[in-house]
Amino acid sequence: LAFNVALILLAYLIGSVPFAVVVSKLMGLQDPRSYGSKNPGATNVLRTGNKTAAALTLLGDAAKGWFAVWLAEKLAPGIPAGALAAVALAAFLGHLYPVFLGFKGGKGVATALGVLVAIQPWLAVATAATWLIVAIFFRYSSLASLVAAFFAPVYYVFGSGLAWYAQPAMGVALAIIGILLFYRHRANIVRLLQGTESRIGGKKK
Ligand code: NKO
Repeated sequence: LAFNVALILLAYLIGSVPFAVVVSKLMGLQDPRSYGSKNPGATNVLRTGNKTAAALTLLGDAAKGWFAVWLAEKLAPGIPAGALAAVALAAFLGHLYPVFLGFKGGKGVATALGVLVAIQPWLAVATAATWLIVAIFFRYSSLASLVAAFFAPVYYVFGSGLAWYAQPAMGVALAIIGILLFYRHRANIVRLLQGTESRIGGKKK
């Protein structure tokens, strides 16, 4: 049990690494918490116009979600489903409430994607495809994230009947992640309803 608690804490610490801030600093860009949506995430970094920085942010924030879950499975083979679900949730919460940024983190979209890659790659593919389709049609990153956040737990449950076996604990963790994604996008939801949300590719202010 103590070992599983340590893995959960480790996942939280891994999830806490804020790639938007780290990449921006390394590339000499402004801190993403100072412009646009003020969110330390790939979408906001893209508002600088630097696509490489945005891509690296997306890659880093997703990789840490994947890595936290992968590491737990590696260090504790046969880890109980409930503990692994807690690890997944902890990595996500690390991104939202990072100890390294005074607990003011991002929205968790990329990190949730990384977690999905570790849980079931096809689930991640289906969810990312959902994000992409909405993003291409509507050009709103936030709307794409909200639709993907709704469908990911649905895909998990339905996919289990088709191809893989869903763990109830992991299903609950994904539902919580989906709800927290909506909560973290509440300002975006208001802007979407008011018609003032900025579109993908829009520049920072
Ligand atoms: O600055 O408030 P903003 O406009 O930046 O940003 C809103 C945006 C914040 O998220 C990001 C990360 C962008 C990642 C894009 C690719 C993600 C594709 C997969 C979605 C996975 C959803 C997982 C749900 C799990 C339950 O939203």
